[in-house]
Amino acid sequence: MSQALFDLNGRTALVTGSSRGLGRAIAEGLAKAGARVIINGIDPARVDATVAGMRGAGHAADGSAFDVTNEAGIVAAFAGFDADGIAIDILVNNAGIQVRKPLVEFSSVEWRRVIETNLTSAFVVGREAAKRMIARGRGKIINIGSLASELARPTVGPYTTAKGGIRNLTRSMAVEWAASGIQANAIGPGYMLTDMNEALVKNADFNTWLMSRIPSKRWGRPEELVGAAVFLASGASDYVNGQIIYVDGGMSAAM
Ligand code: GCO
Repeated sequence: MSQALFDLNGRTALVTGSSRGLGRAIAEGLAKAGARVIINGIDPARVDATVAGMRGAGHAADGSAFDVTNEAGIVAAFAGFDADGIAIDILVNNAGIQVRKPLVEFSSVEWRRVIETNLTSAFVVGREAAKRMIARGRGKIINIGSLASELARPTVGPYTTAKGGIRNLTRSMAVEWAASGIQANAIGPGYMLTDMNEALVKNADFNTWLMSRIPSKRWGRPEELVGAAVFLASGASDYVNGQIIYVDGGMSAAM
């Protein structure tokens, strides 16, 4: 098969929340496929350190530190891209947080913080990117959902709600922007070895339950999302729209 199908040379990708975790793994994978990547995070120092690491590995990388829950900051960041002649060809809406507690114990403030960070951010950043992609007649939007886009478990209600919203935001983006040459899709990671899940990885009882639920009988590694990300970022997916690809070891397929 022609590798050109998955070639990202000449493309610029913005990955939100990419100074660490899944976002960083995806950014590195897109860079290895040829993309110039823009690293985003809320902490400028951490963004700069990640950019330096990417450049040290020979990748084309720049940074843009902004808070994905701050609409004015997002609008300003895209105005900056415009001023610098940077066209965002690929947007990966990855930024997200997790808060675990019984649903009855969540305050509306805590609820809104998760929804704003994990869902509303994808809308606002996606809207700003899409305005420019529509004008150019092409673009790739990849929203990072979750196994929780499909299934729930106790103590992660706001996260699950937000990730379910990501699945239908993706469909809404797809049906509104496909005619403008934009493909909007999502990736649904399963249980991945990330800082966000450290407490779960260390919990023996949770691991016993989890391994009974995952057909692959192991945690996923962040770099195992790269294949789906490169596929959805490349010409190989030009007729794919509104889909979510679960990278979860088979967990969403199992009773
Ligand atoms: C949890 C985890 C999950 C994973 C992943 C599952 O507490 O259950 O944080 O939400 O992060 O999103 O697919």
